Amino acid sequence: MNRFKHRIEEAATSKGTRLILSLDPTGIDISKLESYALEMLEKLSDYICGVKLNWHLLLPLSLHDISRITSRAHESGVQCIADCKLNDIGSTNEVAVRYLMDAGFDAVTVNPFIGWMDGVDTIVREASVRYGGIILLTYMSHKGASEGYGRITLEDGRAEPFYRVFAYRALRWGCDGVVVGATRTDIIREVYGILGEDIPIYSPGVGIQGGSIVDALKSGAKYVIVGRSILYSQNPEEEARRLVKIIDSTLCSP
Ligand code: BMP
Repeated sequence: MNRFKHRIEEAATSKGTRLILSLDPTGIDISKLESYALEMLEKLSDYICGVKLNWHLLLPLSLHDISRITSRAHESGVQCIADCKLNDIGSTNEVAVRYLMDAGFDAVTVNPFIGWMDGVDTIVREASVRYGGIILLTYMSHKGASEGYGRITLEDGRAEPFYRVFAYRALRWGCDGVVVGATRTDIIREVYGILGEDIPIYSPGVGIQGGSIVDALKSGAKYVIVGRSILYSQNPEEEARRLVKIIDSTLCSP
């Protein structure tokens, strides 16, 4: 089996879309969540190369229910990302990765602040035996991100912001992707300058959070993650189609 970064690239190329759906419903009765998720995948899978599940589904649903959702996504050639932002000691990370990947996830998001030894190392080890991908948070889209990812730290005697340190770590740790919020295109540009085409940038934070798909892509993002703008629209299919067109015309324009 190919690595996750190649699998999602193949999905994006063959389906002609770099849109990832953040399937994060709110305000839906727990008993209807699974059918809602399956229905959304039914409607939207032609427009997406990946689907990202967060606590909105992971907490209320069992991993059995989640497996049906990941299987449905795979039937349509959609890669599945567990957005748990793993953030614990090795033994706990190990269990979490095993459960998530056994439930059909292709990749997990990881918080780099836990560091390598007995932190990210266990996630990389556990995921790689299952051909799972690691997507490293590098700069988040919310305002408070500046208090962590934007802080200046000393790295090898040099003053560097954490996000720059994390971008270099993503290279060293062999990650499959990094997250940089679409709300900070200057940082997307800088991180792209470090990672180039080796490690793709995943960019959430467009629409409701204020970021722009066009600016994020032009700054170097490879995949755009969108949730509420699609899920809350009157016509999710039409909205997803509209976003794919924006992505296409941005990538085709010089
Ligand atoms: P929305 O398009 O509705 O704003 O959703 C964005 C999704 O991406 C949410 O699931 C959120 O948890 C996630 N996300 C984010 O918004 N910013 C980040 O920096 C990292 C994320 O995972």
